[in-house]
Amino acid sequence: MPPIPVDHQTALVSRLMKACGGAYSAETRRKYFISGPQWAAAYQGQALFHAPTRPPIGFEDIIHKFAEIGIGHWTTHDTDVIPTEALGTPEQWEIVDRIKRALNDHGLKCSMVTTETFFHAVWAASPAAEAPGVREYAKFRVCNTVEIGHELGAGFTVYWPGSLGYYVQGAIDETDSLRWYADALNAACQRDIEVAKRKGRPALKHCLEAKPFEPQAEILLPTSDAMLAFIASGLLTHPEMVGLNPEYLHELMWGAAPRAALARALLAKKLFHFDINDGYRLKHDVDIGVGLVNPLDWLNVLVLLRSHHYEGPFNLDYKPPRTTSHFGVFEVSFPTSVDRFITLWEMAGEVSADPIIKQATDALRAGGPVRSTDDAEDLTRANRELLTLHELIAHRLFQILIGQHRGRVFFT
Ligand code: XLS
Ligand code: MG
Ligand code: MG
Repeated sequence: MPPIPVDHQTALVSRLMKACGGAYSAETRRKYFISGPQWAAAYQGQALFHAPTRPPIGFEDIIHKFAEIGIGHWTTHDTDVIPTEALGTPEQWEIVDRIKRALNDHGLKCSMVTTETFFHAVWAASPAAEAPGVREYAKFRVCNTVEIGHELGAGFTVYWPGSLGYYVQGAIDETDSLRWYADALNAACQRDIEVAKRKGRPALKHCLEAKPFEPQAEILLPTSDAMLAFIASGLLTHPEMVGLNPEYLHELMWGAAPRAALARALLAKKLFHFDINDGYRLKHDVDIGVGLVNPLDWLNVLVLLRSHHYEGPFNLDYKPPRTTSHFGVFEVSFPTSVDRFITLWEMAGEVSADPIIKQATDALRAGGPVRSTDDAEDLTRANRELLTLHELIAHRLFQILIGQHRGRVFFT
């Protein structure tokens, strides 16, 4: 193939996107509680060893593009849209008004707002720093986010503590830091109760998000399970208002089975919100689009969530790769992420309705005839052949994933 002229390249991308087929309409996409983060769309490709590869883009354009794609909800950090120095000032409320207008004009809703407690130098010693002034500032920031959330009509607020941890050992007392961090959450819940009452709105759902590594060397609340323990620790004045926003990759990063982590959150009735993406075990936070690395695991995650009637949002917290252009972010990256999610969600429905999986599961639950439950040998013999069904179910899930259950065949 000869070199492709630069001014022909976007047309080529669009033609191949069409040729891929399998795209859902914007109307279908809007039926799902899928949210698009401001920061994901605005991510310019920068990192410690990476210069940006894309130009900046503001919320007006992003909201417009999300509307075209059919992403019905928008989420943001406070400082994604409001400069740090304008937080809490009249300028903040002017920006919030502009956001409201953009959302209204394009028929989107703001579902979640979150506080940035990791980027600015003020958080160098974490939002629960020793210096009382920094901790007061952290309270101001989370309370201010609660106010913005109510103003934008959000139902959720998320806390990824970010820099709650340390680089060097022994300089902080972890129990003090956790108490101080709880103080900020307590202030946010208290403010929420007041604002909700004043505005006649339901209170927000406050969701903690764990990440095992980054941006500190050691993290005080590294996993969703650690956060469940923190919620139940007695430090929170309103534990009933606080739940989890697990992120798929953050659980995978520490080596967990994300589906098991989600199951534990479901059992605790704390699965409020879910950040969806993909990546690799024991690596950094690569935030790849949902289903591109672990589609089989993703299918199984969605089977669990469908069968337990999870109704919260699916927040597309991924990062369009640096190789994807500014044009590609909205032509390829966002629509394909949404579509892979919907396809996997539909497949999860097929798994739940599949007669083979159903019969195999029923048979496993019935077990074999047992003479005595005290007799290990007898119990083993009674179930020996049935247990082969575990692998048969796994094979069937693979068939569903690649469409063989619908007659897709491969010829040699
Ligand atoms: C970072 C987190 C972040 C949160 C919101 O790793 O995923 O994007 O979701 O602060
Ligand atoms: Mg996240
Ligand atoms: Mg991540």
